[in-house]
Amino acid sequence: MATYAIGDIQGCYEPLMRLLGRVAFDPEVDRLWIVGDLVNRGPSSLRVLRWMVEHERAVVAVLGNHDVHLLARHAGVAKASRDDTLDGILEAHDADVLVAWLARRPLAHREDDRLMVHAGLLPSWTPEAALALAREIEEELRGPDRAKFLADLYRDKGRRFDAGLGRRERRLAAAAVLTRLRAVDADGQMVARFKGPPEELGRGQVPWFRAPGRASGDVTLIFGHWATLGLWLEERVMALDTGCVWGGSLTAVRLEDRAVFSVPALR
Ligand SMILES: [Mn+2]
Repeated sequence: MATYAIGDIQGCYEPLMRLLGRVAFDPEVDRLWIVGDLVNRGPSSLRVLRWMVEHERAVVAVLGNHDVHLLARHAGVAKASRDDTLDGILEAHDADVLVAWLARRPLAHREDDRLMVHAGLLPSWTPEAALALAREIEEELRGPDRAKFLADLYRDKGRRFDAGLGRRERRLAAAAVLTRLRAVDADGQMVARFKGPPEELGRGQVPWFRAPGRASGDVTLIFGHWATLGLWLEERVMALDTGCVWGGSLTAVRLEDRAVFSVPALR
Protein backbone atom coordinates (compact mmCIF):
# COMPACT_ATOMS: atom_id res chain seq x y z
CA MET A 1 0.00 0.00 0.00
CA ALA A 2 1.25 3.44 -0.96
CA THR A 3 0.03 7.03 -1.02
CA TYR A 4 0.72 9.09 -4.14
CA ALA A 5 0.40 12.87 -4.11
CA ILE A 6 -0.45 14.09 -7.61
CA GLY A 7 -0.13 17.58 -9.06
CA ASP A 8 -2.65 19.63 -11.02
CA ILE A 9 -4.51 17.41 -13.52
CA GLN A 10 -6.80 20.00 -15.19
CA GLY A 11 -8.60 17.55 -17.42
CA CYS A 12 -5.46 15.68 -18.52
CA TYR A 13 -7.11 12.26 -18.28
CA GLU A 14 -4.81 10.37 -20.62
CA PRO A 15 -1.59 11.46 -18.83
CA LEU A 16 -3.27 10.61 -15.51
CA MET A 17 -3.95 7.07 -16.70
CA ARG A 18 -0.35 6.74 -17.90
CA LEU A 19 0.93 8.02 -14.54
CA LEU A 20 -1.25 5.58 -12.59
CA GLY A 21 -0.02 2.79 -14.85
CA ARG A 22 3.57 3.84 -14.21
CA VAL A 23 3.15 3.48 -10.44
CA ALA A 24 0.96 0.35 -10.82
CA PHE A 25 -1.76 2.10 -8.82
CA ASP A 26 -4.10 -0.38 -7.13
CA PRO A 27 -7.36 1.27 -5.99
CA GLU A 28 -7.95 -1.54 -3.52
CA VAL A 29 -4.88 -0.71 -1.43
CA ASP A 30 -3.25 2.51 -2.65
CA ARG A 31 -4.41 6.06 -2.04
CA LEU A 32 -4.18 9.27 -4.03
CA TRP A 33 -3.76 12.74 -2.61
CA ILE A 34 -4.77 15.19 -5.34
CA VAL A 35 -3.78 18.83 -4.94
CA GLY A 36 -6.84 20.17 -6.74
CA ASP A 37 -7.66 21.71 -10.11
CA LEU A 38 -8.99 18.41 -11.35
CA VAL A 39 -10.74 20.21 -14.16
CA ASN A 40 -10.54 22.99 -16.78
CA ARG A 41 -8.28 24.15 -19.58
CA GLY A 42 -7.44 20.52 -20.47
CA PRO A 43 -9.30 18.28 -22.91
CA SER A 44 -10.98 15.66 -20.70
CA SER A 45 -12.30 17.22 -17.51
CA LEU A 46 -15.48 15.12 -17.61
CA ARG A 47 -13.52 11.86 -17.72
CA VAL A 48 -11.23 12.98 -14.90
CA LEU A 49 -14.13 13.92 -12.67
CA ARG A 50 -16.04 10.71 -13.38
CA TRP A 51 -12.91 8.67 -12.64
CA MET A 52 -12.47 10.44 -9.29
CA VAL A 53 -16.08 9.80 -8.29
CA GLU A 54 -15.77 6.12 -9.28
CA HIS A 55 -12.60 5.77 -7.21
CA GLU A 56 -13.62 8.05 -4.37
CA ARG A 57 -12.67 5.54 -1.70
CA ALA A 58 -9.05 5.79 -2.79
CA VAL A 59 -9.05 9.56 -3.39
CA VAL A 60 -8.45 12.58 -1.20
CA ALA A 61 -8.77 15.73 -3.31
CA VAL A 62 -8.75 19.34 -2.16
CA LEU A 63 -10.49 22.10 -4.09
CA GLY A 64 -8.51 24.33 -6.42
CA ASN A 65 -9.46 27.62 -8.05
CA HIS A 66 -10.58 25.89 -11.26
CA ASP A 67 -12.73 23.46 -9.29
CA VAL A 68 -14.33 26.40 -7.49
CA HIS A 69 -14.85 28.06 -10.87
CA LEU A 70 -16.75 24.97 -12.04
CA LEU A 71 -18.93 25.13 -8.92
CA ALA A 72 -19.64 28.78 -9.69
CA ARG A 73 -20.39 28.08 -13.37
CA HIS A 74 -22.74 25.25 -12.42
CA ALA A 75 -24.47 27.50 -9.87
CA GLY A 76 -24.96 30.07 -12.63
CA VAL A 77 -23.04 32.83 -10.84
CA ALA A 78 -19.87 32.94 -12.98
CA LYS A 79 -19.34 33.74 -16.64
CA ALA A 80 -17.38 31.38 -18.86
CA SER A 81 -13.74 32.35 -19.14
CA ARG A 82 -12.29 32.39 -22.62
CA ASP A 83 -10.23 29.25 -22.06
CA ASP A 84 -12.81 27.24 -20.10
CA THR A 85 -13.27 23.64 -21.19
CA LEU A 86 -16.09 22.89 -18.78
CA ASP A 87 -19.02 22.50 -21.18
CA GLY A 88 -18.62 18.72 -21.33
CA ILE A 89 -19.27 18.53 -17.59
CA LEU A 90 -21.99 21.19 -17.48
CA GLU A 91 -23.93 19.46 -20.26
CA ALA A 92 -23.41 15.89 -19.03
CA HIS A 93 -26.43 13.87 -17.87
CA ASP A 94 -24.66 13.28 -14.55
CA ALA A 95 -23.48 16.90 -14.10
CA ASP A 96 -25.43 17.42 -10.88
CA VAL A 97 -23.97 14.29 -9.28
CA LEU A 98 -20.42 15.15 -10.32
CA VAL A 99 -20.63 18.76 -9.19
CA ALA A 100 -22.27 17.76 -5.88
CA TRP A 101 -19.35 15.40 -5.26
CA LEU A 102 -16.86 18.16 -6.05
CA ALA A 103 -18.65 20.59 -3.75
CA ARG A 104 -18.09 18.23 -0.82
CA ARG A 105 -14.30 18.14 -1.22
CA PRO A 106 -12.26 19.84 1.51
CA LEU A 107 -10.04 22.91 1.06
CA ALA A 108 -7.36 21.48 3.35
CA HIS A 109 -6.52 17.94 4.39
CA ARG A 110 -4.22 16.90 7.21
CA GLU A 111 -2.96 13.49 8.26
CA ASP A 112 -0.21 13.29 10.88
CA ASP A 113 2.41 15.88 9.93
CA ARG A 114 1.28 16.30 6.32
CA LEU A 115 -1.05 19.09 5.22
CA MET A 116 -2.38 19.42 1.67
CA VAL A 117 -3.97 22.55 0.16
CA HIS A 118 -4.30 23.65 -3.45
CA ALA A 119 -2.26 26.85 -3.26
CA GLY A 120 -0.84 27.85 0.10
CA LEU A 121 -1.12 29.31 3.59
CA LEU A 122 -0.50 32.85 4.77
CA PRO A 123 2.64 33.06 6.92
CA SER A 124 0.60 33.91 10.02
CA TRP A 125 -1.53 30.77 9.79
CA THR A 126 -0.77 27.72 11.89
CA PRO A 127 -1.88 24.40 10.39
CA GLU A 128 -4.73 24.39 12.90
CA ALA A 129 -5.84 27.88 11.86
CA ALA A 130 -5.75 26.91 8.18
CA LEU A 131 -7.83 23.81 8.84
CA ALA A 132 -10.37 25.78 10.88
CA LEU A 133 -10.75 28.32 8.06
CA ALA A 134 -11.06 25.52 5.51
CA ARG A 135 -13.84 23.90 7.57
CA GLU A 136 -15.74 27.23 7.65
CA ILE A 137 -15.52 27.58 3.86
CA GLU A 138 -16.56 23.95 3.33
CA GLU A 139 -19.63 24.64 5.43
CA GLU A 140 -20.51 27.53 3.11
CA LEU A 141 -20.01 25.36 0.01
CA ARG A 142 -22.29 22.66 1.40
CA GLY A 143 -24.91 24.98 2.83
CA PRO A 144 -28.04 26.62 1.49
CA ASP A 145 -26.27 29.88 0.55
CA ARG A 146 -23.65 28.21 -1.60
CA ALA A 147 -24.51 30.16 -4.75
CA LYS A 148 -24.29 33.50 -2.94
CA PHE A 149 -20.92 32.58 -1.42
CA LEU A 150 -19.59 31.48 -4.83
CA ALA A 151 -20.87 34.67 -6.44
CA ASP A 152 -19.07 36.81 -3.85
CA LEU A 153 -15.93 34.73 -4.20
CA TYR A 154 -16.06 35.04 -7.97
CA ARG A 155 -16.34 38.83 -7.75
CA ASP A 156 -13.50 39.36 -5.34
CA LYS A 157 -10.48 37.12 -5.66
CA GLY A 158 -7.82 38.79 -3.58
CA ARG A 159 -8.79 40.85 -0.58
CA ARG A 160 -6.48 41.34 2.39
CA PHE A 161 -6.87 38.82 5.16
CA ASP A 162 -6.84 39.82 8.75
CA ALA A 163 -8.26 38.34 11.87
CA GLY A 164 -10.43 41.42 12.46
CA LEU A 165 -12.60 40.79 9.41
CA GLY A 166 -16.20 39.81 9.90
CA ARG A 167 -17.08 36.16 9.56
CA ARG A 168 -18.12 36.21 5.94
CA GLU A 169 -15.30 38.51 4.74
CA ARG A 170 -12.80 36.32 6.55
CA ARG A 171 -14.10 33.22 4.79
CA LEU A 172 -13.97 34.85 1.36
CA ALA A 173 -10.42 36.11 1.93
CA ALA A 174 -9.29 32.72 3.26
CA ALA A 175 -10.85 30.87 0.32
CA ALA A 176 -8.87 33.08 -2.08
CA VAL A 177 -5.65 32.33 -0.18
CA LEU A 178 -6.14 28.57 -0.01
CA THR A 179 -6.95 28.28 -3.72
CA ARG A 180 -4.87 31.07 -5.33
CA LEU A 181 -1.83 32.05 -3.22
CA ARG A 182 1.65 31.94 -4.71
CA ALA A 183 3.63 34.73 -3.10
CA VAL A 184 3.34 37.11 -0.17
CA ASP A 185 4.52 40.66 0.38
CA ALA A 186 6.49 42.05 3.30
CA ASP A 187 3.25 42.38 5.30
CA GLY A 188 2.53 38.68 4.86
CA GLN A 189 -0.40 39.33 2.49
CA MET A 190 -1.13 37.63 -0.82
CA VAL A 191 0.45 39.15 -3.92
CA ALA A 192 -2.62 39.20 -6.13
CA ARG A 193 -2.50 38.11 -9.80
CA PHE A 194 1.16 37.04 -9.73
CA LYS A 195 1.70 33.95 -11.88
CA GLY A 196 5.36 34.10 -12.86
CA PRO A 197 8.36 32.18 -11.61
CA PRO A 198 9.82 33.12 -8.19
CA GLU A 199 12.71 35.06 -9.77
CA GLU A 200 10.18 37.56 -11.18
CA LEU A 201 8.85 38.50 -7.75
CA GLY A 202 9.19 42.12 -6.73
CA ARG A 203 11.11 43.64 -3.87
CA GLY A 204 9.96 42.32 -0.50
CA GLN A 205 7.88 39.56 -2.12
CA VAL A 206 8.68 35.89 -1.52
CA PRO A 207 7.09 32.51 -2.29
CA TRP A 208 4.58 31.98 0.52
CA PHE A 209 6.46 28.93 1.84
CA ARG A 210 9.66 30.99 2.18
CA ALA A 211 8.11 33.72 4.32
CA PRO A 212 10.21 34.39 7.43
CA GLY A 213 8.66 33.08 10.63
CA ARG A 214 5.98 31.09 8.80
CA ALA A 215 3.72 29.53 11.44
CA SER A 216 3.17 26.28 9.49
CA GLY A 217 6.82 25.24 9.41
CA ASP A 218 6.34 22.15 11.55
CA VAL A 219 4.29 20.21 8.96
CA THR A 220 5.02 19.08 5.41
CA LEU A 221 2.97 21.22 3.02
CA ILE A 222 1.77 19.50 -0.14
CA PHE A 223 0.33 21.78 -2.83
CA GLY A 224 0.15 22.66 -6.52
CA HIS A 225 -1.22 25.69 -8.42
CA TRP A 226 2.16 27.19 -9.34
CA ALA A 227 3.16 25.77 -12.72
CA THR A 228 5.97 28.27 -13.23
CA LEU A 229 7.50 27.10 -9.95
CA GLY A 230 7.32 23.48 -11.07
CA LEU A 231 8.31 20.49 -8.99
CA TRP A 232 9.83 21.91 -5.83
CA LEU A 233 10.81 19.58 -3.02
CA GLU A 234 12.23 20.67 0.30
CA GLU A 235 12.24 18.83 3.60
CA ARG A 236 8.80 20.20 4.48
CA VAL A 237 7.59 21.54 1.13
CA MET A 238 6.22 19.60 -1.86
CA ALA A 239 5.05 21.69 -4.82
CA LEU A 240 3.66 19.41 -7.50
CA ASP A 241 2.20 21.46 -10.37
CA THR A 242 4.40 20.56 -13.34
CA GLY A 243 2.06 22.15 -15.88
CA CYS A 244 0.61 19.11 -17.63
CA VAL A 245 -2.11 21.21 -19.23
CA TRP A 246 0.53 23.59 -20.65
CA GLY A 247 2.46 20.76 -22.30
CA GLY A 248 4.65 20.01 -19.28
CA SER A 249 4.25 16.84 -17.29
CA LEU A 250 2.08 15.23 -14.64
CA THR A 251 3.90 14.33 -11.44
CA ALA A 252 3.31 12.04 -8.48
CA VAL A 253 5.35 11.75 -5.30
CA ARG A 254 5.02 8.61 -3.20
CA LEU A 255 4.69 10.06 0.27
CA GLU A 256 6.20 7.09 2.10
CA ASP A 257 9.63 7.38 0.45
CA ARG A 258 9.38 10.56 -1.68
CA ALA A 259 9.98 8.67 -4.91
CA VAL A 260 9.07 10.93 -7.86
CA PHE A 261 7.16 9.69 -10.92
CA SER A 262 6.47 11.85 -13.92
CA VAL A 263 4.90 11.42 -17.34
CA PRO A 264 5.04 13.93 -20.21
CA ALA A 265 1.82 15.62 -21.26
CA LEU A 266 2.01 14.17 -24.74
CA ARG A 267 2.75 10.59 -25.58
MN1 LIG B 1 -4.83 26.41 -9.50
